[in-house]
Order: sequence, then C-alpha cells, then structure tokens
Amino acid sequence: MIFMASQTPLPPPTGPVNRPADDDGGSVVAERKTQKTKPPQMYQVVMLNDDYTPMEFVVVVIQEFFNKDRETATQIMLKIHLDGKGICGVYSRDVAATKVQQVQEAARQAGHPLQCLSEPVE
Ligand code: TYC
Repeated sequence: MIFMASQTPLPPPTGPVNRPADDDGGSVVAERKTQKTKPPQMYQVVMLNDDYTPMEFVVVVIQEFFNKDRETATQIMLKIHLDGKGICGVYSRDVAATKVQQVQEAARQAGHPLQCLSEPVE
C-alpha cells in the first residue's frame, strides 16, 4: 500500500519567536573617556629623627619592617638623621597604618623615642 501525505509539509517556522532581533549588530556602546575606578590612595610611612634613638636600632627597624637590605636601610636612616625625616616605604592605607604601629611598638619595647607616621602620597 502506498501512503500519501494528506497535507504538504509546513514551511520551517519563520515567525518573530525564532528570528534574531531586528536591530542585532546595530547597537552603539558609548566609550568612557575616563577610567571608572581610580587607583587607591597610597600612603607613605615617614620616620622622624630624634636625638636619642641609636642609629643601629633605626637601621634594624627599617630592615625588619620595611624589607630593606642593610645598605638601603642605612641610607634611609642617614637621610632621616640629616634631613629630620625620611620615607621608609609606600603602601595601601591599612598596611601603612600597620607599619606605623609595628615601629611604635618596637620603639616602645626598646625604650626609644623613635616616631613615625603615615600620610597620603602627593
Ligand atoms: N639622630 C639619631 C642619633 O644621632 C639617629 C636617628 C636616625 C634617630 C633616624 C631616629 O629616625 C631616626 N642617634
């Protein structure tokens, strides 16, 4: 027996459901002229000179808390000694605040009046 199709096959669906949106590819994205997020404010840890803290103690503190080699730490210490103050390092705000606390605590424990502070860069 031969079966005949009773209807001609339906054409593939072409309605709005399956068709891509008419404006595909034509959209426009405005470019930002400026960066959306600024880099975070950085803070420098400044050490102050005094007449009593031994040079050797300052050098060791700079080596230990600011990760400097002995030569660099000595140069920074001498700059502080001569100029009255000097930058030991630049960090994010929280890290800089921690460095200040560490130096203050080490100086307090050793009985030296060494002072340092953090301040925004620029
Ligand atoms: N001026 C101190 C001295 O002659 C040495 C010193 C250097 C102290 C740096 C503090 O941050 C300082 N013994």
